[in-house]
Amino acid sequence: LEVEETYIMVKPDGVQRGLVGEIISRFEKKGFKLTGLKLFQCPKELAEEHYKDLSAKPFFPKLIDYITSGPVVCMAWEGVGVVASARKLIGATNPLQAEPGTIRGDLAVQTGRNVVHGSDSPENGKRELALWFKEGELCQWTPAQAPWLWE
Ligand code: DAT
Ligand code: MG
Repeated sequence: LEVEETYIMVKPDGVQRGLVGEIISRFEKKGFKLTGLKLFQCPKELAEEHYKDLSAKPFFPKLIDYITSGPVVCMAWEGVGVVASARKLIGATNPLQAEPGTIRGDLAVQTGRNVVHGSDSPENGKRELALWFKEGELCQWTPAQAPWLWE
């Protein structure tokens, strides 16, 4: 397994419901490294580019309205195997099918209000981070807990 980067985003419902701290905490406690963080009002064009693979789906217009309906919290997380691990922490797309213990399994009930996004591959992690963050917005640093996470 290699060091990867993933784009994680608290969607507008997560911000409105006061779940930002809870969601950040899940990744923080797991032991991944936060390398970028901002509250951001997403323009329509960016939402459409982010979800371009879904542009033919019937739910696409509603998805874009939802993602642009209020601020989101954009995050970059780094770690060995972080892409797949973050998807596990997030849980299934439909929160009713997401396992208890996952973010969606614990905190959401509907696909159209599933509180959080996570990149589905290392390639998409890179693609999405380049879309949502500007040069200079990501930080490289060494957590003090590094020797307690990795032997
Ligand atoms: P995920 O967010 O788990 O990666 P996805 O990439 O397939 O899921 O879809 C992106 C988002 O689009 C998803 O979080 C919620 C919405 N969505 C997906 N399938 C949907 C459906 N059948 N009806 C309504 N919204 C849907
Ligand atoms: Mg996806």
